Amino acid sequence: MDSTVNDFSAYRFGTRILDLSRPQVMGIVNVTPDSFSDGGTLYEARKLSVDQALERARQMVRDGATIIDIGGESTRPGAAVVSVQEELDRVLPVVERLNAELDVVISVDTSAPEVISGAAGLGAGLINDVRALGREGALEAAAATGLPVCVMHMQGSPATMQDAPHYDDVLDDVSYFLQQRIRACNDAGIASDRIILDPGFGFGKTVEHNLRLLNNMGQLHRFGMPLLVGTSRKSMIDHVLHRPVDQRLAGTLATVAIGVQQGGQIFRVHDVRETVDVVRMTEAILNEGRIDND
Ligand code: 7PJ
Repeated sequence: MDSTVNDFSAYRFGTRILDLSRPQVMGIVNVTPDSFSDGGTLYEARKLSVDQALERARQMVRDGATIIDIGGESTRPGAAVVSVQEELDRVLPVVERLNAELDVVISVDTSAPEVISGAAGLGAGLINDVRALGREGALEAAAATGLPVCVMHMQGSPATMQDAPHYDDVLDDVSYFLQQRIRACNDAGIASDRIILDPGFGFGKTVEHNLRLLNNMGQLHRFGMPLLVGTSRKSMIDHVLHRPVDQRLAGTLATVAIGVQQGGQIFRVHDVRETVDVVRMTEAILNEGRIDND
């Protein structure tokens, strides 16, 4: 297998192209009433406000986000199960509006084939699935869009994944899982140059598993694919710092700095402005200033 990082300088997300040879920041816009850190904030009188979702995304783009990730299903342990129709109703209007009004890659955080197809038809540029396209019909739906996909590792399912995570070796096990999913994607017609990998921080992992994965994440580059890092405000930070979810920014930024050092390409975060600063500063250090930051 290729042991080098490929040239990702013109990575295509549908109609938009990003330079993944530099780290990019993905802003999270949750259109759920119950996500763990920002759930419900885009709701007015229990009804999703597309205007507010647009405003949130617009500010993230001003702050330097080049991708906006829209999610309509909370995967936090114990979260309510949403029907496909509910997810479609939450996600599609926001995808359509953001695509019309913002020059940004729109990512859709979903496992449902119907949402994958619907969002792609309305201008989404990336399919981001925490279940690694494991649901029935998801691989085929994603393949048909022609878009890149992000496949993430998870042990177990959201309801039970934090009960007793166990690995022989977390790096080997995550790596093996991703390799299997790459093969499944390839077999379904998704070429390797359309696959982004994610170790799945917090998805069926103890704090030690998460820290070991982050500190060695660069090893996953042996697949020759971009890596996505999703650590924002997650409980691994609480386990180290003992901070509630609204006080995990500094902890998150430390994970981003190490993620940049490990060669991560996409950073999925709630706090875009601060993350962009840390990404640029870390890049400047790693390159000893030989990089244009305008
Ligand atoms: C992730 C995600 C992640 C990718 C969520 C949360 C839970 N997608 N969706 N990676 N996490 N690719 O934001 O805490 O880590 S939802």
